[in-house]
Amino acid sequence: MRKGEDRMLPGFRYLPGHLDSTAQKNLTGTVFELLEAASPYRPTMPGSGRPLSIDMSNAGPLGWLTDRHGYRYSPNHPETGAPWPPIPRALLELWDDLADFAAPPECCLVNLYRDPKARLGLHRDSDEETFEAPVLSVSLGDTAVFRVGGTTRRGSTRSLRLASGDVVLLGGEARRAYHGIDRLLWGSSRLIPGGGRINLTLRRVTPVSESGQESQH
Ligand code: MD3
Ligand code: FE
Repeated sequence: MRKGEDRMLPGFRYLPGHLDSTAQKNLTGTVFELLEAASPYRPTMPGSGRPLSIDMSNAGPLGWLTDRHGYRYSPNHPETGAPWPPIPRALLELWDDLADFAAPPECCLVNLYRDPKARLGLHRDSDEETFEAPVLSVSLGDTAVFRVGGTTRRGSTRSLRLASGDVVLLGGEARRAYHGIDRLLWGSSRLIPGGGRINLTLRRVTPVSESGQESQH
């Protein structure tokens, strides 16, 4: 078992340094191109309307949004109304290599940590209509202190550092685990102009209709 994988929920796969520095640079360039087509915006919490401390954008047929009205997936940018740009090829290839799932991801959420104090509270990813596919996460730029627990809010959590080039796969039970970003190690990487961190998550949102991975009953 790799370091960091022991005591994790089944389905948690941590692949430290999966992307080498060339792949990280290329992917960062691709993400900045994507952000030209779908400008990052500052989402707000449902109810309170309080802004998060990270900016977001998306690629793919469906993008994840949060605003005063709640959390949801939408095919369009919340400010411009434009459809999200396609998921970059390099990320689709990564999914093909690692996800062990027959259908492509429908959402690539782009989280931008551009503030030294940016964080993401403990939460579960539960707005999808299906949990059969894993979530695939790629970290770029500054290292983040990531916290992951079990499938209930109570109970123990553990902390893991996600560095640039690290990939995490959350399948099986781990797909429903509580997780969050406690803080950044600001200035730990020089990858991103202006500093900070980018996290990309690839997800399925809808069940696969015809054959594929879906059970047939
Ligand atoms: C564990 N993003 O976008 S990535 C998110 O670094 C999110 O921006 C964090 O949590 C970030 O929802 C963490 C690692 C991750 C992503 C999805 C998960 C861990 C997960 C889903 C289930 C369990
Ligand atoms: Fe999450």
